[in-house]
Amino acid sequence: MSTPGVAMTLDALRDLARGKLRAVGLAADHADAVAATMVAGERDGCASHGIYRLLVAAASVRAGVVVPDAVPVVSQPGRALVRVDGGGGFAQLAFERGLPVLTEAARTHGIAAMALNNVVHFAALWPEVEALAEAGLVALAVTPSHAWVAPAGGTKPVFGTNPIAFGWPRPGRHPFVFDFATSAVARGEIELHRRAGCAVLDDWGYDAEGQPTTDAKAVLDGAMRTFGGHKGSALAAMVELLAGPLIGDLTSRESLTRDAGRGGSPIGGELIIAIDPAGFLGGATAEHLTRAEGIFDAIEAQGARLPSARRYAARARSLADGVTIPAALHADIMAIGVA
Ligand code: NDP
Ligand code: PYC
Repeated sequence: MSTPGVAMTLDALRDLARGKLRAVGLAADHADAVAATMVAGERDGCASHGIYRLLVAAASVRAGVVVPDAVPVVSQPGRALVRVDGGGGFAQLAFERGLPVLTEAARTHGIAAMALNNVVHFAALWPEVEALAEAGLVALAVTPSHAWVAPAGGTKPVFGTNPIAFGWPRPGRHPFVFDFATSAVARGEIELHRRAGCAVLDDWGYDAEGQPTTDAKAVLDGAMRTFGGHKGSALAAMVELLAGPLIGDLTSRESLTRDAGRGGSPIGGELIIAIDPAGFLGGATAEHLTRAEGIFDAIEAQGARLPSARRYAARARSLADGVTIPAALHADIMAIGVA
């Protein structure tokens, strides 16, 4: 017999998330920013980066991996460059503080980049590129994680799960957004399979001996695989370089070393590039954004779906009906901060 879930409004879920984050010691401004991204994930049907992340974030705070009251410091090392030193805190507040400066710089110069440094990252990237695309900008965001993923042709971890997210503004519509790990799936997805006692696909990873396996825990203890073989492997390397050495921050291997067995979320940096279409196009911006719609029409006309279409549909349902949290997850969340 399946256990019923716990139905909640989004407001109640946000209050619960904030309360639990405060209970483990997170400062109020961080708790608000972190709760917002988790509730957005749950609202949009992104289970691996939704409210499940409360367990992950609380574990990072308890393990001392994250600075719970870090104060992000925003600077501009160049006219079109923004840097936010997150002070060892979660990335969400650092992003929130840098967002208006990045947006302004992109509008002024046509293109701008923001480095988040010294942050802890447990989240999806789509809320960030979506926020920029909602402001009319084209956005690209990347971040390394922990070295869990083997390069194509090898079986030992070098890369993180290294997501790439892209946002494109659509006049009068939700932005076009995609956001995916460069591993076959996000590690969070494998963690959810382990929690549910389910097998994973045999091309998601290797066990510690380098053999393909369908055992979720064996993959978590062994090595994950890149998506698309050598192509995902090259993209994962690109993410390491762009959001590691290029911005003076950690690679996924260095992040795992810094974690020192504490089991926290990845530590390091993120690179976000924002482009104002008007920079190249000036008065012709509207005309060319309309031409871009032809690409989306051609995809949907043949029955294929756009990335983000599933999320926006889930969002509409959640805004109307709230969400249902799996009972076991809800119980684990309720235990957070209880002595
Ligand atoms: P998925 O493979 O589930 O989905 C990735 C993207 O592909 C989404 O934009 C999704 O759109 C789209 N998509 C999925 N199926 C289709 C389809 N049939 N047609 C068109 N588009 C489709 O994601 P991953 O498991 O790779 O990653 C999940 C999340 O994990 C990401 O949000 C990522 O940021 C996060 N993550 C974060 C890390 C970090 O270090 N912070 C590390 C790794 C992952 P839709 O959402 O609408 O389904
Ligand atoms: O699911 O791979 C993942 C992940 C890493 C950091 C945040 N999510």
